Amino acid sequence: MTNSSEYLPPKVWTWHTENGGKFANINRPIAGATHDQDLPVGRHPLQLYSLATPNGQKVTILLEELLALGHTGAEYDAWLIHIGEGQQFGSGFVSVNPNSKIPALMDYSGAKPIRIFESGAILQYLAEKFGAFLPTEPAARAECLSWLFWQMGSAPYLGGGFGHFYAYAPTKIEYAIDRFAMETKRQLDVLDKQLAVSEYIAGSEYSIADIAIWPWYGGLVKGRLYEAAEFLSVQDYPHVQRWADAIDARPAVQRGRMVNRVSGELSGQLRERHDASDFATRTQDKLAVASE
Ligand SMILES: N[C@@H](CCC(=O)N[C@@H](CS)C(=O)NCC(=O)O)C(=O)O
Repeated sequence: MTNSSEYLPPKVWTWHTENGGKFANINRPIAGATHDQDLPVGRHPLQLYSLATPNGQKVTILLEELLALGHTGAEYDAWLIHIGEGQQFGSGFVSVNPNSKIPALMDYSGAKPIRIFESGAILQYLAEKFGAFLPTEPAARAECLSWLFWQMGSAPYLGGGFGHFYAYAPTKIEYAIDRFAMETKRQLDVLDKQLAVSEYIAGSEYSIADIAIWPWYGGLVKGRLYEAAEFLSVQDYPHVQRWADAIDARPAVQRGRMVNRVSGELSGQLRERHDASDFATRTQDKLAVASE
């Protein structure tokens, strides 16, 4: 591997599988399935295939919020997709999401199964299906969807840009870290200015805009992403901090964060979720382990 300042791009890029970096083993320049693997299907109409990354958490948080509101039709099975092991390239997963990324959802409640991929599309689909967390009044709806799509366009600069070059790239490249740290801080300032005048992102009501933005930017200011809180001076965004804490305290958010989690404290991991009682079982496991 040469120093980035010495790299002279060749005339034609070619794929070096050993290019280093945290995700080098799963990154490929080609789409489609690498192997046959059916997806499991549980008993609920909604079948989620995911992992508790920020993009995955958005959907489990919304489902838990819908259930907390009494929408029993939002009961779901959440199956774990190990992206580090390449399960997103199994044929069953690719048929639900041709883009091979979690989260992906199947809805079997209607006459024909419906597949939904891209977390923003899933949030909008579920909010419309259950008539919750997305205002119907045109101006409020436009504001909510504007912030939802702001997240979809912005977070790749935070995750794929800043997070990748600050935490995962095999060499620290000042130019790349500088560029994406600047953009990430600009985005935090966008949110801080909005949250200075608005209780939630899109107004006075908690919505899918908050649910989309919180796992990324709330996680960042709470020091949960890339160990970058000090580097990015996250204390300089007090309104984002206030909002992040308020959402963090919601029981449905705490449950949603646990689903399909495979890292961190064991007590915070519910690898698969098939029933609301699974959370209680997890707590009992935790108590049993503690008393051993
Ligand atoms: N825009 C997509 C992004 C999804 C995404 O990037 N998922 C990552 C995990 S956070 C993934 O599945 N990566 C596996 C891969 O790239 O092979 C969404 O919001 O759903």
